[in-house]
Amino acid sequence: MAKTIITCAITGAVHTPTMSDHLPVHPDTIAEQAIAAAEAGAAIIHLHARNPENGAPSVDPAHFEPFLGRIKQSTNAVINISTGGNPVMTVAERLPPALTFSPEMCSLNMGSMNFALHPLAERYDSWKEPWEEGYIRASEGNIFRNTFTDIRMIAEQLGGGEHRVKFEHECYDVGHLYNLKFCLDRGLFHAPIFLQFVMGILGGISAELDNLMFMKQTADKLFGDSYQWSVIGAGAQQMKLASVGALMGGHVRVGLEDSLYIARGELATSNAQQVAKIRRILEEQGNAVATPDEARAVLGLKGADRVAF
Ligand code: KMH
Ligand code: ZN
Repeated sequence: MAKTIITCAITGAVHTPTMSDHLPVHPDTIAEQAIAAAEAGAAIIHLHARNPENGAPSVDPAHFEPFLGRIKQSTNAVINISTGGNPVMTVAERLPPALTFSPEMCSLNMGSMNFALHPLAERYDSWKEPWEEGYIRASEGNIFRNTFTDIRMIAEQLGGGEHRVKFEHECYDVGHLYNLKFCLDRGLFHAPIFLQFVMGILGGISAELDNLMFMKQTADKLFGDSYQWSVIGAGAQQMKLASVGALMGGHVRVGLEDSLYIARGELATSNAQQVAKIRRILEEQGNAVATPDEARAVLGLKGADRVAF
């Protein structure tokens, strides 16, 4: 069986400092947790940045620079920079980190959608930082905008030419697979494409096994055997969807961006703890874990010597 690539998403833009003391929001802790996650078995590290003053999601390249260099020096992991920013930013606002640092991989969100976090606000009586409660509650009205124009712009600016970034195509629902097929047929992307089934976000498809089967069947119908895929079970279904996805031939993504927990009601103490857990599960069930260079070969990446950091 082909080896399983573990991606670890270190901090994201969904969770806030109140929700877990273990969520890294400072460049030093982002670097330390990313390095530990790579040592635990993650071949790909998916990164957002935070404003170190208050932990708010940031797309300022200056907030990425300190941890990108440290992670590259200390690991061989593939660096994947988000173009998702946070769900209220425009695409033009979200692109500077990827354009500045030209990583081997970037996320690319494959459709516009509701992206709602507001039910999380009910769990907290007080907040560490003044921005957090408004950010979470206002998401009831969010539209995470990723139109065909936006997708084309990202493909044109980052996919070819000097950058040659490989995309992690974030597909939050079945329709997003059709959006990707449309773009692929117009030559915006090159095989092998890498799909990330994002399941469990309020606004997208729920994290249930029959939905995973349907996403996979639809991707098979649309892309034949010329694609690689991975799955995120956002929230409580993280480990279950990852283990089943790997049995179905997929790759997996874990990390505190997607779930703050290591078991029911128990916060994860680090990203590496989640990577170690999924690695144990994968190896017990017969899935060998891919190294970063094996991931580079499978995904057709340009190589760590072609990045700008
Ligand atoms: N936060 C995840 C649900 C991105 O960075 O472009 C999806 C994500 C989006 O990782
Ligand atoms: Zn992300």
